[in-house]
Parts: sequence; C-alpha cells; structure tokens
Amino acid sequence: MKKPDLKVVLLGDMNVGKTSLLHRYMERRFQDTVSTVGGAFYLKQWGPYNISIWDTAGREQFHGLGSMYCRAASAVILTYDVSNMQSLLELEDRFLGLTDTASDDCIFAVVGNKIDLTEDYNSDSDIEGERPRTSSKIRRQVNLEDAFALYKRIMKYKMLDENVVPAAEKMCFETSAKTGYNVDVLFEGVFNMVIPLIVKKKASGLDETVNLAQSKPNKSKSRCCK
Ligand SMILES: Nc1nc2c(ncn2[C@@H]2O[C@H](COP(=O)(O)OP(=O)(O)O)[C@@H](O)[C@H]2O)c(=O)[nH]1
Ligand SMILES: [Mg+2]
Repeated sequence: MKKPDLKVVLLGDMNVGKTSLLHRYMERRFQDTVSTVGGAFYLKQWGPYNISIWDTAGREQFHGLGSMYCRAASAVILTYDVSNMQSLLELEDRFLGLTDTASDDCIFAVVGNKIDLTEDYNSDSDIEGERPRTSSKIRRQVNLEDAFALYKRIMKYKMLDENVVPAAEKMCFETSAKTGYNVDVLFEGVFNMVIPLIVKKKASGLDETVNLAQSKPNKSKSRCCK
C-alpha cells in the first residue's frame, strides 16, 4: 500500500453525522444505520496524491479521542449538526484542543450537517431527488453566521492571521450526508486547499512522509557514542 501523502480528520460530537458524511463521499450512499464503530480511515486517491481521511470510529463516544488522532493532520473538518446548537459549542469546548497536534499549517473547515432536516433546505438540490415530508421540517438552531464566528475564534486560538488564512466564507459549509448536498464540494474543496501545502512542503524538503530508509546512511556518520 502506498503511503498517504496527507491526513485529513473528521472531528465533532457523536451523532452529528461524521461517519455518514465520509460514507456518502466514499461509497456514494447513505444508510440510516451505518456502523460508527467501523474502520479507522479511508484512502482517497486525488490526482497524484494519496489522502487518508480519518473517522473517529466511535471513540468520541466511548473512550475519548487521544492526541494521536489529529497528529500531523493537514486538514481538520470540524462537524456539527445544524439542528443542535450544543453540537457547535462542543466543537470549541471539547474538540478544538485535540487539534494542537495537527500540522502547523493545518487548515480548518467548519461543517453544519443535516441541513436536509431544516425548513431552509430546498429539496430541488437533492441528488437522490427524494421528496421530504414537508410536515417534518424543523427550524435550524445554528446559522451559517454562527459557524463563521466559530471559525474566526479558531483562527484566534491558533494565533493565525485572519488576513492570511482562507476566509470563513470559504471554509464553512452546510451539508446533508442524507441527500448528498454539498458533500463533494466540502471534501474536494478541502483537498484542493491542502494540496498546495504538500507541494510546498515537498519542494522545501520538509515532507514528513520522507522515506526513513533513505536517511539511514547519515545515521552511521554520527559519532555521538565514539
Ligand atoms: N437527516 C439526516 N440524518 C443524518 C445525516 N447525517 C447523519 N444522519 C443520521 O444521524 C445519525 C448519526 O450519524 P453518524 O454518521 O453515525 O454520526 P457520527 O456519530 O458523527 O459518526 C444517524 O442516524 C444518521 O443516519 C444527514 O445529513 N441528515
Ligand atoms: Mg461515527
């Protein structure tokens, strides 16, 4: 198996739809009862690059997520449920701290999932063309502006210059894993954003996935134990 060139992780409270989003993107379908205690990551070939996309495998619920989960990640997709304000607040309270181990130039996306449940959702954009039961629509609890505000607070927490990082409008998405709405836009938008970072890293020789075997001869030159 070829070594992944970069790592993307999904973070967020249980039940917001992380596994469903990844499943929708990779398997092109939605299952109401997708097992959350599934595989740890998917590999996606994107142009000449291999991208690993990590799911929590249900550990956010049962055992918590260790610092390894985000280690060296190039992108973090912070996911909440638009019908649940608490799930947005949890991102800042419980999950942002886990991203300290991510790559220095890691990019952040903030994603409000389950938009299909809300009365704002226009079913004309459904991929599967399924007609929603109009009576069951609910009022959203989280607006896109709330996500923009969170994104800006994240940039502050990371001490990143707002004028240098991608704008909130570009990095905040509303999706539906159920209908497929905006799911490709999200993942492919993130991939296209991080690719220039690996290209830059490779060019400057800072590539973290550098083949260790190649650097071995140097080791024998070291004389620390002479
Ligand atoms: N209506 C709707 N339900 C969703 C959506 N995404 C996930 N769900 C449902 O929400 C529940 C939790 O989804 P899951 O992917 O397991 O969330 P996770 O715990 O964050 O991985 C499941 O019952 C899903 O079927 C969505 O976009 N719309
Ligand atoms: Mg899950």
